[in-house]
Amino acid sequence: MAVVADPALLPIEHKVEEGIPLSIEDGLTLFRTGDLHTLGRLAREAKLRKSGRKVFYVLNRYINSTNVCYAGCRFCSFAADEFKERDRAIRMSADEVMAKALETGTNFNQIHIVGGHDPRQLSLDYWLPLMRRFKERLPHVQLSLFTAAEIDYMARRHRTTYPPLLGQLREAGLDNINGGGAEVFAERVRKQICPNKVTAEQWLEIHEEAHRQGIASNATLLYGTIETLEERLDHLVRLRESQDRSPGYNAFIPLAFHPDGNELSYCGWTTGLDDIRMFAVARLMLYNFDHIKAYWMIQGLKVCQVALDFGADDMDGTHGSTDEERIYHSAGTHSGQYVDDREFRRLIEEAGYEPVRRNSTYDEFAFDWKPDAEVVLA
Ligand code: V47
Repeated sequence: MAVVADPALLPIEHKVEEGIPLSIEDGLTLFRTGDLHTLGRLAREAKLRKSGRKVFYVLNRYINSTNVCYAGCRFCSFAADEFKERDRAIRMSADEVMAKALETGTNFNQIHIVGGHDPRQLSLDYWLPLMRRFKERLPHVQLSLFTAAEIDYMARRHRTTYPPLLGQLREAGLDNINGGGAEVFAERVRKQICPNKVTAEQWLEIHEEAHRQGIASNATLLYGTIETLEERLDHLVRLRESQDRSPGYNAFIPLAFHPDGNELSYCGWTTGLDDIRMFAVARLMLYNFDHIKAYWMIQGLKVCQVALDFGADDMDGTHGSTDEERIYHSAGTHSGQYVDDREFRRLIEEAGYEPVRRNSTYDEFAFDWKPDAEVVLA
């Protein structure tokens, strides 16, 4: 029988085994326990029930197509004012984005694009034809585009509502909405760190409507700024309720705050222990999410490998370029830009798990899968 050093974890273990949703109180006990080993075991057992020994990765291409943004989020080091920061502002033409996707070759399964609230680029005239071009040239590659914040911005720009906008994006090939823009749902925090963008209610509405239309999505939490543990847990409970109302979230990704070059620098870096606890608590609170992603770009490969024993079952993607990711690189990440899929398999196998190649919606592929010859010749 497993040793449980903290008796407060026993009733929580019982609830987890019975499939009873954990409360915010339970979450606080988990965050505060000194018994890290039991916390890890509970999260690992929950992960094994969800995905067995599988740990996922994706061969993908990551692009930040624009960093022009006027939302003014205080945690952000990525956004640029196109007039005041001409040397930092990046706005790729549709041809440039297409060329970047094509230079990846054909043997990949996802294009992941996030940008800013760019009044020129964030329009249907730009995106619908580009998405159709992606699908024509690379039909096997899933499109994981935008965050709900960008979709809300686009809806306001086009003076439309979410359902018809999402319908147009789905028809043009949108497979998955990225999990960003959620930040922390608590009003107190939003008002202070991101007062000018999508509200918590709108974020949830966009994801729930997307799910109803057959578009999958991810969810995130930005942790390590001014939020309390209760506010982190309130966020997780709201996501859990949203998944019950309108299922379609695949992965939850905890986003550790990066402090370089932004207004919240005084909050500092998260610690390894906080990161590990965050993965485990998320796995245990979000009983109705299939996947918890330890994204190497964010917590770093080493912490992410350890997170596999604390409930995480996904390491995200290869990224496939030398200079593409800018959100975390402008905020001080120590991670590089590219991880070879052999490295994912080595790290996952060393941790005692089975590496599985996936796409955005978690269809599984052999590690040496290749697209049909016609695609290669197209
Ligand atoms: O919403 C910005 C975050 C998000 C910082 O779906 C920061 O698989 C930490 O959408 N420190 C956008 N975080 C990124 C995003 C994403 C990321 C990873 C995986 C997925 C997915 C989607 O980046 C923003 C914000 O929460 N962010 N600046 C910062 N300084």
